[in-house]
Parts: sequence; structure tokens; C-alpha cells
Amino acid sequence: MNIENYLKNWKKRVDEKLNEHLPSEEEYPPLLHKAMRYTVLAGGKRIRPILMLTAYSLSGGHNFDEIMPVSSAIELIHAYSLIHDDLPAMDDDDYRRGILSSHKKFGEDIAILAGDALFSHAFYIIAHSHLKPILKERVLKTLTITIGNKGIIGGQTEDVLFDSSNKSPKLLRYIHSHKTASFFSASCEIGTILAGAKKDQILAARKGGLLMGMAFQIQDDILDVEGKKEEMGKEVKKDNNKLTYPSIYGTDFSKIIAKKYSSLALKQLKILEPKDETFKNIINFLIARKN
Ligand code: GRG
Repeated sequence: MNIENYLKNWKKRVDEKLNEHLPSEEEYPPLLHKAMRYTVLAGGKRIRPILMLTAYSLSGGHNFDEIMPVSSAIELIHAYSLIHDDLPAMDDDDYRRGILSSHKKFGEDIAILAGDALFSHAFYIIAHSHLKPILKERVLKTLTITIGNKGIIGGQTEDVLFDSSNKSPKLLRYIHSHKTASFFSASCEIGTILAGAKKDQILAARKGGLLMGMAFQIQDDILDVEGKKEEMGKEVKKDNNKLTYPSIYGTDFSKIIAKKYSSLALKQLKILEPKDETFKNIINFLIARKN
């Protein structure tokens, strides 16, 4: 399998759906809708929706039209987190996905509102999808725990509160597993739920996704040290004072830790792909990526 083509083909399909699911700029109020579309449609790897779709397909799901709204919702929530993460009160980033970040383009007020609107629109899309009520309920339970105080927001809270002077590996694991890996975990898990997979497959997707997300965030930390602005689409060396894997372990050992998480992830995900290597290829792609 050519993983680049696999990701490119899914990204195209995810992008088409996102374009459909987002409100048009003509709808009132136009500036809000312009800002919502701006960050979402600026690019991005669409890795979370693709993980959901891959887990769904490997678990025997085939009704993609029915489940695409959930993949759009996942990407809208991700875009919302990026907009808020870039704000001066958080990471203070001027660029995202190769263009000005939302608050630089539209001002902080509109960027905050665009993020908020993407968040609620994600749930609007799921509520109006044609999924069976029981599936909607299970998806919402997984998604809301993942993005809330016990998930991404909890992780981000500790991320903004502690800097690299705090050398606690436990705190670092909490931050990375919550602010980033939890969303990978939920994306994989939701794919299996939507396919009606068995309990052991759902659990494997949840655990494997979490381990993959850890490897992904460690690579993200490494790219902040070693990456190039042009490839990353945003400033690099921004995490100098942050609590990251390189700040505790250095970049070389961080690479070894990322590989370890990748192989642990693969062990879990093997249950979903006894004869397939899609997740294996995705993981290898993610830890070798340059953006
Ligand atoms: C409740 C979702 C939510 C957010 C509120 C702002 C915030 C709290 C959390 C920030 C979480 C965050 C942005 C973590 C960093 C994760 C990360 C490495 C993002 C980059 O993801 P990629 O590489 O980006 O998939 P693209 O642009 O390819 O989509």
C-alpha cells in the first residue's frame, strides 16, 4: 500500500464533506462564517478523521455516507482547538497551516467566536446526521469526555500552567495524553463503535489510538526543535520554555520513546488488522513526518 496516496485520497473525501458541512460565507453573519471556513479549509492532514474512517473500515463498516458527518465534526473540533491554541493567551502563534492564524487575520474577538461556533457546529452536524440514536449516544459519550475537563481541556490547562522548569515525567505524560493523544484515541474508538465492532476491538482501538497519539505528540515536540518553518506552516522553536519530551529527555532519546509508543500502539491495533497494515503504515508516516 502507498500510504501517501491512501492519506491523500481520504483527505480529499474529508475535505469535500467539510466544505459541504460548513456554513457558506453568504450566510449571515458573513464574517463569522468566513472565519470558520478560513482555518478549517486552509489545509491540515485530516489525520483524526482518517483514523476514524480507517478504524471503521477495518472493523467491517462500509456505509461511509452515513458516518462522514462524524468525521467532519471531529475535524471541526480539532480546528477549534487550533484557533484557541494559537491565541496570545495560549501559545501565541501568528501562523497556522501556512497562513496567518485566525486571530491575526480576523482579530482576537472573531477568532474566539469562530472557534466557539466550530465547536457547536460539530454537535449540530452529529445531531442532524442519519445515525441510529444509539450510535449517536455512544459517539457523543466518547467525544464529550475526550474534549472536556477530563480530556483535551484538562491537558491544555496543565500545558499552560507548567513550563520546562518542571521536570516531571508524570505531568508530561498527563499533558500529552490528554491534550493530544486522547483525541487520537477517541477518533479510533468512534470508528469501531460506528462499525458495530466487538468490545475487544473497541478497547484495542481506544488503547492503540492513545499510544499512537503519544508518539504523534512526541514527534510534534521534536519537530518544534528540528523542523523547518516552511514545512511546518508555522513558527518553530516556540516550545523553548514548555514542558516537552525534548525538554526532559533531549531529542535523540525522545525519538526512541516515540518509536516505543508506536510499537506498543501497533500491538493493540493488530487486533483490528490481522491481515492488513494500514495502521502500521499510518503510524510510520506520522513519526517520520516533517509537518
Ligand atoms: C476542547 C478541543 C478543545 C480545545 C480547547 C485550546 C485547547 C483547549 C487545546 C489545545 C489542544 C492542542 C491544539 C493540542 C496540540 C495538538 C497538535 C499537535 C495539533 C496539531 O495537529 P496536526 O499536526 O495539525 O494534526 P493539522 O494542521 O495537520 O490538522
